[in-house]
Amino acid sequence: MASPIDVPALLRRLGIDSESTNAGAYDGAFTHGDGGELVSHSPADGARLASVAQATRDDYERSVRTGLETFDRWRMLPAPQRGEVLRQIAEALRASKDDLGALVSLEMGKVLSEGLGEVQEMIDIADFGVGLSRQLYGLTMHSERPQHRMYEQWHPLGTVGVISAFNFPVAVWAWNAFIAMVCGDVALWKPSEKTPLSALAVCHIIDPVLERTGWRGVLNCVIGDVDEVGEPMLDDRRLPLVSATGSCRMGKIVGPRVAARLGRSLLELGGNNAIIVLDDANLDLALVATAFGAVGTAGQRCTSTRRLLVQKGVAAELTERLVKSYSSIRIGHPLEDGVLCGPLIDGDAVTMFTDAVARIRADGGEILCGGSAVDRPGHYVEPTIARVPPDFAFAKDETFAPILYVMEVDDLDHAIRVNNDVPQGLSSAVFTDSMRAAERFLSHAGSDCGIANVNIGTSGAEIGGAFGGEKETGGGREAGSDAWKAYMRRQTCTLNWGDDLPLAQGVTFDV
Ligand code: UN1
Repeated sequence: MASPIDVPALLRRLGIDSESTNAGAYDGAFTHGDGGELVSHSPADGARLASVAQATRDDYERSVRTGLETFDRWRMLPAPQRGEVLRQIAEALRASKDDLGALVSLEMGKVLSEGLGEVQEMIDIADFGVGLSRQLYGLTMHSERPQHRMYEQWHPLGTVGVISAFNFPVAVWAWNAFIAMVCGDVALWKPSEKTPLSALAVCHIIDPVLERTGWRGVLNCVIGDVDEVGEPMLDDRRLPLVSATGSCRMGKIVGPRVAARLGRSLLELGGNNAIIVLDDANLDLALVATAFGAVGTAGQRCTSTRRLLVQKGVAAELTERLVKSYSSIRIGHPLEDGVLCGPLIDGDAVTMFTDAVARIRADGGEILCGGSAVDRPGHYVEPTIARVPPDFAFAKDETFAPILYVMEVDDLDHAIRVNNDVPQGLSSAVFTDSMRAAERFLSHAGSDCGIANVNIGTSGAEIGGAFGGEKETGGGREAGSDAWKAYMRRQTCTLNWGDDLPLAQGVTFDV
């Protein structure tokens, strides 16, 4: 099927030429790397979109140097003035929202409303960062010594490496890069090789702003493979912080490698998110939240709902209504009106899905609907519901696809135990009208996840909160709240304005 829009024209408006190879590195100038041609195909129909000349280690090296030189000046610019540059970037994103949203849909496969939502998430975090640029507060303490003042202040770190995943090809970079730049850092982005054009389009959107404000070199991007770009980032002492989004498997490589040089990493990895539905829940709400959480982005969010833990009294009714609602979900081209489920990212993802379904069947799970790949160009699969017992071992693995496990639970305590009995700890939710049940779910004895919601699903978090999770999700926090502190170094300062030198803890040292 032909794409519903004029793709070459869309790409052209975003600075990308569909006929020739595009630059794969941006560090204030767009550079063609020697790392070979990387062709981007749309998962929606397999059509070739455009290609980039991949960056090499040399391009990486040049970008790091550009960043370091720029950092020396950027860190001395007052934070509110850094916020002003970000404000202008937010304006540029607003102007390009429709085009960038469409490209994200086309290249990643999420439906248009989610593609636009992703760009909105960039705008939101930019606006948040503008406000933050007048905050970045440090505490003042009371010194135990007379005529002393003690306080803490926050300094920028330097160059922050940002490794982003295909599923949020632009927004998660923005969470990191925009907060980092307001903090006085510069950022070096390694986008997913599966979504290079979305990243390149972002560079074309921000470049005029960086040019006219004189701040090219603050936000840099190298599109290259793991050997040429990813690996060097991990071992590079000039990158005090590496923020990485992706699978738990990837995080288990990144974390120890960065730690080996005592660098910092900020990891946002896999989830295995559950919605608990209690007998007293509003099932209309639970139904929509579960369907959006499990089928939205074709199950390729780290916050996607993977498990539905439903109490006995409503299990049959909710499962039946859910299966029925799945039958009305339109699968198709992500830019087509009315489509709710687009394709998976590539053929490997489809194989992962079909392997997972086979495994569920082999282990005794019951497929209630879906279960097959869809026979059409592109990488489509059917949203799938599998009924399994609460201790189903395979459900502890994250399959990045629209597979929802329905598990029947006895009561809230049982549900909380099952919720927590997985290696990952990103997002969780309970649906209940009982204040006591909600509070118990949110208590120290409740959900062990970084995100815990009541009468709201597991996905679709706002940027104002800190985003991330525990256990194998990696422990990092990005986006709002005080997540900015991860991008700065804390300095404790004690200042003596008296004539004596009293020592702390009453120690004397008379010379
Ligand atoms: C991700 O899948 O890596 O909460 C990020 C959400 C989105 C972000 C997801 N705001 O679903």
